[in-house]
Amino acid sequence: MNYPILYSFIRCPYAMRARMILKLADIKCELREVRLNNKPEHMLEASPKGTVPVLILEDKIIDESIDIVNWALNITNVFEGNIKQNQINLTEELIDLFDDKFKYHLDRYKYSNRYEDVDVEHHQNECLNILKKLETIIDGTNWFFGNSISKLDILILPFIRQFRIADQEWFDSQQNIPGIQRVLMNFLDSNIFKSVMNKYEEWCEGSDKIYFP
Ligand SMILES: N[C@@H](CCC(=O)N[C@@H](CS)C(=O)NCC(=O)O)C(=O)O
Repeated sequence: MNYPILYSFIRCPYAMRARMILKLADIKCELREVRLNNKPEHMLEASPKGTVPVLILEDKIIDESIDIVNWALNITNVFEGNIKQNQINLTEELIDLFDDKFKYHLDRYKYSNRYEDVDVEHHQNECLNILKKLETIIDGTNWFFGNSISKLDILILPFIRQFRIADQEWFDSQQNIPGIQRVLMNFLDSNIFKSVMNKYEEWCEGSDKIYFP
């Protein structure tokens, strides 16, 4: 049997989304770990835009992380019943906010050397302001919408993790986002996060196959 192929990069937050949903939905694939400065030709042929994750199925190629998550949820809705109806729209709004605004400011804060004339503190603050807004929806629980993991958690926590890593001491000392800090720590400590962070050798043509999950 030919399994789907997932091109992935361990530290990429978008690829983490894909690995988490494949793990949660128990969809087995062949995992090919890539280096972003040495992308395999086969991956670029399948998806010329050259970003990970890329999921190659028998009948189609999915090269956007959100589309991979939605494709897997269509097969098995592993989050069914974990959120209320009114949280569905909120989830989609927050995902857009993170993929658009939060990511924009995160890049300029974390990778300021890649941009000209950036005000690092401004971008740090803009991210923090988004997190303060998000803080208001958390209700003393371990995940954003209660004590069960939901789509929002797997889609945005990899980015909040990156924000923390940029200056861990500063992030941990913030007094006004205790819910975010708790949810993030719960995520970092969770089996699902740990299970998608195994290190693999870089894949190249002829490598032994690695199956995931
Ligand atoms: N919108 C894409 C974004 C994926 C993305 O930008 N991935 C980064 C790594 S985190 C990448 O592959 N960048 C290409 C490069 O750096 O060459 C998705 O959601 O899948």
